[in-house]
Amino acid sequence: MSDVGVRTNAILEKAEQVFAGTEALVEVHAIRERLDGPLRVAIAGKVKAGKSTLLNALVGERLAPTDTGECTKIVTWYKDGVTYNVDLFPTGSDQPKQVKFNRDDDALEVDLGGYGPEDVDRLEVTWPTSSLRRITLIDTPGVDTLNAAAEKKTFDFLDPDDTDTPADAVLYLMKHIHSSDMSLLEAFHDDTASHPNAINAIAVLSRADEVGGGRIDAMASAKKISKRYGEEKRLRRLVQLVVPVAGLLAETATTLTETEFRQLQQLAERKSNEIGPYLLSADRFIEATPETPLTSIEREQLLGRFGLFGVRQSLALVRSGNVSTSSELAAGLKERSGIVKLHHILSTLFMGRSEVLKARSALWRLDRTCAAYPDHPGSAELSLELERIVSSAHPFRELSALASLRSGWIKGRDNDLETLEQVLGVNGTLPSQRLGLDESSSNEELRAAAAEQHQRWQRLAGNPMVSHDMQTVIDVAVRSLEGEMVRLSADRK
Ligand SMILES: Nc1nc2c(ncn2[C@@H]2O[C@H](COP(=O)(O)OP(=O)(O)O)[C@@H](O)[C@H]2O)c(=O)[nH]1
Ligand SMILES: [Mg+2]
Repeated sequence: MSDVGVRTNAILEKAEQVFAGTEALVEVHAIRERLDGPLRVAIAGKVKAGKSTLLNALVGERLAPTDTGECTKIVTWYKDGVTYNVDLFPTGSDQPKQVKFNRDDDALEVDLGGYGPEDVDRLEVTWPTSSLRRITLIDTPGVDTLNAAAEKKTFDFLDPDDTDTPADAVLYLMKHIHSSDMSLLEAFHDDTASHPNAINAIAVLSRADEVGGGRIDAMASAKKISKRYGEEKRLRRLVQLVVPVAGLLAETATTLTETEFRQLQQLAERKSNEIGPYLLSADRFIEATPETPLTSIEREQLLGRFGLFGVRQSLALVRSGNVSTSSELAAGLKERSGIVKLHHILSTLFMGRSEVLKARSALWRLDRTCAAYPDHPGSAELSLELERIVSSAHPFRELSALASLRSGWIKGRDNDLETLEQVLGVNGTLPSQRLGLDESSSNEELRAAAAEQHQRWQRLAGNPMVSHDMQTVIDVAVRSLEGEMVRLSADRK
C-alpha cells in the first residue's frame, strides 16, 4: 500500500475511535469499506450521448438498457459480486429491496416492483464479471432539458453535498461540444476535494462513428475534433483529455455473433460497386432492392448493431482478406472503435491512480463527517489532521498542481507547462509516461532522462522571474522526479 493509503487508513482507524458510540460511526465504517472496494467511475452526459452503450462496451456484455424505458431514467450501479442480483434503493431509504430481473434481448430488464423511476434513488446491479472487479461503473440518466427529474438526479448524484454519492472519477460523454455540455461540466467542477475536475475526469467524444455521416474516415475526423477540443481552454480545466469512441461499434464488437459475421461475409462477397450505393445512407441500406443479400429486417438489425460506419468498416475488413473469422473481425472493430485506447487511458489515468483517487474521496467524506460533529471531542483535531494529509502527501500535491496547471491560470512557456503536466502524470504515472519516453525504454535511458529533467526544473525553480505559483508547481514536479529516480535506481539492482 502507498504512503497515502497507509495514512488514510490510519486516520480512519482514529476516526473510528473518536466517533465510537455515535451515529457517525456507521459513516466512518462505510468510508473504510469503500476505500477497500473498487474505484467508482460514473458515466455522465446528456440523454442519448451513448452512456449506457459505452458502459456495455466496457463491461463486455449488453447489460445496461439503452435508448428509452423507465430503467434508463434511474442511476444504476454495476458491480462485481458472487451472484447475479439487483437491489433497488427507494428514495430516502437506506434499506435496499431485492427486485426481480430478466434479460430480454440481452439487456437487463428490471422489475421495479411498483416503484416509479422517480421513487428510486438508485439500482445496484451485482454481476459476476472480471471486467468489474477493479472498477464499479455507474450509469446516470443524463441531462435532458425536457426532463427535469432526470436532470435533477444526475446533478444530485454528482453533487458533493450529497453524502454518499460522488464517484471517484467521471467519464463525461458528449456528442459534440454544445455550450450546454460545457456548463454542465462546469457545474460538476469546483475545487472541493472530491469533485470531478481535470484530475479525475475524462471527456469522451461519443458516437464518434457518426461524425460526418458515418463515412469510412469518421474516426480520423473524430480524432482531429477531439484534439482540437482537448486544446480548448475551458475544457482543459475540466477534463484531462478528450478521446473519440464509437461505443456502439465497441459494444457490438465485444458481443458479435457468428450469424452477424456470416451476414457481413455475404454482403462482402458482392462487388463493392454493387453494394456501395446502398451504403450511402441508412434508408438506402434498409430499403435496398432484392439483389442485395439478406432480408430488409436483417439489414435493419445489422444497422442497429453496427451503424453505417460499422457495416462499412466490417465489409472493408472482410474484403481486405485480413479477417476471416468472427473473432478477427471483433478485434479489428474494437481497435477501430477507440475502445482499446479508452481502456488503456482508464487503466493509466484512473486505475493507475486508483488508490489516491479513492483516498481523496474518503478524506473528503471524513471531513464532512467531522464538520457535522464540530463539538464532538476529537472531531476538530481529526479535521486538522486530514487537512495536513491532503496538503502534505505528495500524490495529493501532485493532483492539485496538475489541476492548477490545467486550469490555465499559471503563466509560463507553453512547452514548459506541457512538460510539467507530463511529469506530474497527465499521461499516466509510469516513469516512461512521466518522462515522455517510449514504454520500451531501458532503465538507463529513463534514469538519464529523469536526471536531466530534474536538473532543468531545479534550475528554473531558482529563477527569480518565475512566479510563485509556477515555483510551487515546479517544486512538486521536482519531488515527483526524485521519487522516480529513487524507484528507478532500486529497480536497477
Ligand atoms: N452510431 C452510433 N450510435 C450509438 C452509439 N452509442 C449509442 N448509440 C445509439 O444512441 C442511442 C442512445 O444510446 P444510449 O446508450 O441509450 O444513450 P444514453 O441515453 O446516453 O445512455 C441508442 O439507439 C444507441 O444505439 C455510437 O457510438 N454510434
Ligand atoms: Mg442510458
